[in-house]
Amino acid sequence: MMTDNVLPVAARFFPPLEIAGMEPHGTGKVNDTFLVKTSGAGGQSFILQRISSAVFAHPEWIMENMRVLFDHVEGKLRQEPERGWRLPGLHQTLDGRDFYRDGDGSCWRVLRYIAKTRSFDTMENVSQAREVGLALGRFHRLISDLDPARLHDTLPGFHITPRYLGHYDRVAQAGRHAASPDIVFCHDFIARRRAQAGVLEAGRSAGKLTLRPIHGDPKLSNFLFDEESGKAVSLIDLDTVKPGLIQYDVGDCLRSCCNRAGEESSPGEVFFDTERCRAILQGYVAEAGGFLTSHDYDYFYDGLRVIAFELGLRFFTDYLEGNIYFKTLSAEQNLQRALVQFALAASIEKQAAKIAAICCELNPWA
Ligand code: GN1
Ligand code: MG
Repeated sequence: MMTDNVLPVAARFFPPLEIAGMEPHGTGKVNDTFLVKTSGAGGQSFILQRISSAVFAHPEWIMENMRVLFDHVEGKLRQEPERGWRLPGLHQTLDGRDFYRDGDGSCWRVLRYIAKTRSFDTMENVSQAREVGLALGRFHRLISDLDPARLHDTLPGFHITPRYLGHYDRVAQAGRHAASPDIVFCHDFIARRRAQAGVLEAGRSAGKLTLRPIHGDPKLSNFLFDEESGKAVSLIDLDTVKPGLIQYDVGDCLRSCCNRAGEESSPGEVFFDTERCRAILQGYVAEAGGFLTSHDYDYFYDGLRVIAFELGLRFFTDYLEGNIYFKTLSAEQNLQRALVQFALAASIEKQAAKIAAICCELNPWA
């Protein structure tokens, strides 16, 4: 999307003369994101986003959840100033609303840019891994006493792996694609693992895992690191904060951070790094250990295995459906992304014993 078309939208949030510049921002695969530089009050920068209406049926629910979340953690953060932890606050429209709906019905919002921080698409070292673990643990701790019933389900079915499988089955039956070797490989990979896809949901039905508020998308690029200290000081992208299982979050964070090659690589380069996995889990438990149960630890490995498989399944299904969900730069990109996640799932499975041993080491009840 051209920034020229976005200027009238930005003018709903800032006096037009104060808008000093605007450019596309980040590598998100769902929303459209822009960095807006202003000349007012100290020349602050802001993040302007159009929430994808193809993905989120009720963007206003996202905004209501953000209010509930901010109200819940604000007081707590004031009591922990030494940690320097921040959340991206909302900046309202000139007429005092949390979001603006344009003539097409698209929902736009503005968040405060967290200055002097940076994010990464691939991890640089193991100390960043510990920082990420601490940050996710801190986020979960801050919201662990927030009643999940107060949050809307902004994306029904999100991270319920068996539901993605059901959708895949319907799309695969339509069979629009000729069977290339990569496509055959993906169908086969899914067929061999489908029986294990419901492991977390089964844990929930058995009363071992509890619904809690989760982040929903704690991938590496959503953690902000302080430019000077290198500490992780924020977790952004709060659209999918909703009731869920923390194992999906922990799994998603591990699958994203421990894949040295990153999400946009090739399957041959992919390897799941267990040293980083240990550092992330150590950091996570240091912050979140107070509310974790023994079952929670037992399911960390399954959460990781399932989420890499789930994301591969989502990319592959989107490819088969004609790339309608994730943004792509080429027709084959979602197939390539699926192959990368499946290679990662295979690397995780190969190292199952090692990863399970790390989870066990950390579990005080084991
Ligand atoms: C999507 O839009 P973005 O890049 O923040 C997706 C996540 C995936 C991620 C993979 C709402 O997040 O679930 O893990 O891509 N978000 C949604 O990069 O589907
Ligand atoms: Mg996201």
